Amino acid sequence: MKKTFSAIIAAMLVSLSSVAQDFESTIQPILPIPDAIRKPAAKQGTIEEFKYTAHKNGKTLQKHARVYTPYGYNASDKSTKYDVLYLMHGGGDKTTSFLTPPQDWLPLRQVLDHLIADGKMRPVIVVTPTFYDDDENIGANGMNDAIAMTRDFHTELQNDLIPVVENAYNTYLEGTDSIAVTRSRDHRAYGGFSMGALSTWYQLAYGINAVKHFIPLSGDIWVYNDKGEKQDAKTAAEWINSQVAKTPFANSFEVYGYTGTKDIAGTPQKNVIEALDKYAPLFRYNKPDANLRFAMREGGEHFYGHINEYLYWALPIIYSTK
Ligand code: FER
Repeated sequence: MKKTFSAIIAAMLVSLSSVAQDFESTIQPILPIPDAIRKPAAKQGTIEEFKYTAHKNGKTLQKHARVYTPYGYNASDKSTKYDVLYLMHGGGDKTTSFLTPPQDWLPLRQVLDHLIADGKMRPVIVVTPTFYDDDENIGANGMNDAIAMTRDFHTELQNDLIPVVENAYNTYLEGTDSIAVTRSRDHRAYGGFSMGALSTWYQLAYGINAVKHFIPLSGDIWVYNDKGEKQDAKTAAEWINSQVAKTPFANSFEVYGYTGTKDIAGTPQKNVIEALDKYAPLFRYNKPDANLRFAMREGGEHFYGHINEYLYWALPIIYSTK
């Protein structure tokens, strides 16, 4: 996370963080992960670089994503199909932020390798793209660009990335058009960290037809009025509820939200979840038939090392082996 991004965001959030909420009692804590996860697994998946062509604002771009295939993945075994999880990086970061071993923090690949080897989650394919034009030109983009890019990424996901990457690997996608993408949406998850969490909320608002499972990690929903002023959590919740309500998928989506108590996004995301709790029946938090889950790690910071811990708890729920 670039310092400049954090400073701008901190200033934007100060005015909103004073909204006190009596919500602690309903929030699930995130437990510490087992120590074994902090060491490489014996059976490891493979991380590859994947090239594709994207169309953005009238431009044609050559872009890269990273793809994790689980241990035992066999490209020629077309009958074994895999769900696909897309994970988007934060502001100032890149395609390698989630998927580059070894790292200074708990590597996501290690979390995936262990969960799969231990039978705690089904093997899945993980794709880490970028909302920027590509990894090289991040510095050229300011905060407003990043907001627009996270908002618009759902178009590139549906038209350019899913059809190419999911036909290159053994997935449930059959075809290349938007109808095929929608038919296979149950087998697709999209999540992200920070500005990637923002892109996750925008994916829910604009691209629910392509994705069923949403994993916003340390990020709230940014909605603006006509003057360009960021609106409060209640307005943001009302907006996303109305976006979802007008689609045929309003009763078919799941949200898995996670953050930390020391995270810059902690209070903003908590406020959004509480506000969404008022929008039953579409958003059902902490109810027997919940489709909205939220947990906070005590002391959790705005940091991939903690974010990857949250995925240790989230992924076995989505990709249950029971
Ligand atoms: C948030 C807090 C911080 C959030 C994003 C950020 C989308 C981004 C910070 C950065 O890029 O430095 O609630 O929600």
